[in-house]
Amino acid sequence: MKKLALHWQILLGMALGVIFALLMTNFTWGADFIEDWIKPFGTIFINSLKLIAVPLILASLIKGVSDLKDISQLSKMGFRTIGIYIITTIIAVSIGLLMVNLVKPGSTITEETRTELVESYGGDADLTRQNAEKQKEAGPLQALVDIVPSNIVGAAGSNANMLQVIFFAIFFGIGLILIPEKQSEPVKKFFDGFNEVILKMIDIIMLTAPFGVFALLAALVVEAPSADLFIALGMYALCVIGGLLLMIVIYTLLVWVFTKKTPSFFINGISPAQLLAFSTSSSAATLPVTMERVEEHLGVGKEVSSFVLPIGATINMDGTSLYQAVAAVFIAQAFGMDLSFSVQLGIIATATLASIGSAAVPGAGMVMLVIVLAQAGIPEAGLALIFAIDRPLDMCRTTVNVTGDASVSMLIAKSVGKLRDKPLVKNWDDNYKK
Ligand code: DAS
Repeated sequence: MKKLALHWQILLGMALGVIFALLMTNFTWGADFIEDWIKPFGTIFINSLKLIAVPLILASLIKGVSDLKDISQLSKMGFRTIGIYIITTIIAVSIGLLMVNLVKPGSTITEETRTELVESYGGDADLTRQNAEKQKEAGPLQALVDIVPSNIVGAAGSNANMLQVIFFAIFFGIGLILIPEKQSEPVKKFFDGFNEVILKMIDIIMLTAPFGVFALLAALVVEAPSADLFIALGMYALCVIGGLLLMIVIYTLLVWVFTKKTPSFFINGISPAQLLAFSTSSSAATLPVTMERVEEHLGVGKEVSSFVLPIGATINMDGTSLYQAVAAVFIAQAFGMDLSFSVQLGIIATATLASIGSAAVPGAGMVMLVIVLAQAGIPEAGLALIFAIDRPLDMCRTTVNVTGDASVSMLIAKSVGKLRDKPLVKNWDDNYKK
């Protein structure tokens, strides 16, 4: 049988996980069997994603920064591109925080389900609350102080200081740009290779995803039969998707206002790339189609698209950062933590930085979520809670990531006078030609 595309494999894994668990609950020993013999594979899958977080950040960020050739290349287009990318990401994270604080999807979980969740994932409910109290006592600039590591090995070792790894990676990349080309060449080559290896490791981890999801979903169904959890997960998913749809509207309006291209022109021009992003859950895999659509159907000059889109696929993941903000606060709510304003500000910084460092491959958003949770003192055990429905959300957020890159490339092209009035290829929308 033709190999099923990865996301269909995962959706199948999810469905089989639920069916298997529901069947097993008919036997008295069913729940214990899943607990002892199935759930560990879900934990292994989540741990393998957490394992890859630090090397992934080091590899993709050092490569991304050092690819900028030299500091002067951060030219008008470069600063403008990165500047707009960061602004749209901050807007996305803020929308995510707004939605999750208004809807409060995690608060519908009852106290006993909460305690059960923490204990069943090996967490300690009281410790989680103490952790949250500690966060509250910290000073206003603690989040900033925590970014600079006192030693990189310790920071890299513990998930708790991921921002320090990101700080080190960007710092290292800048150092790499500043040394003479002759000396930096071999180092850049090493990190290019290192980056490829890490991406291959993610591919391998994602091959086990259907089994990991099967185990996680089976465990989820058996461990938390409470309806309140499923309602909470449903509201969480609606929060994410609502925020993502709002981002699509914002991009379309930005293009309309600043480039005078109509929403129907923009959406029809970019929709094939959006569909590919939805089905592959990978911005990197979609990049060639995004470039073709932006150049030939949306009128962006090649000198702009070939610079703005590859950078966008690497560092601009607005959908991912919105999802991370919602997921982090949802998990905190599910574990009974109410995050202080300064911790939520920290989430804006972490999710923005983390989405810059995440690779454009399926599941990268989940890997980066570890950073956001660790930095905000939110129990990572919550990952297993939301991973089961992560795949459909990954498809949606990748679609937004690609749409964001395309819209920014049109804004940049317009600002440097490289946006054609007529697309190269006859657009399907005949009225446009008039
Ligand atoms: N799938 C990632 C991408 O390719 C996004 C994510 O995992 O959040 O953009």
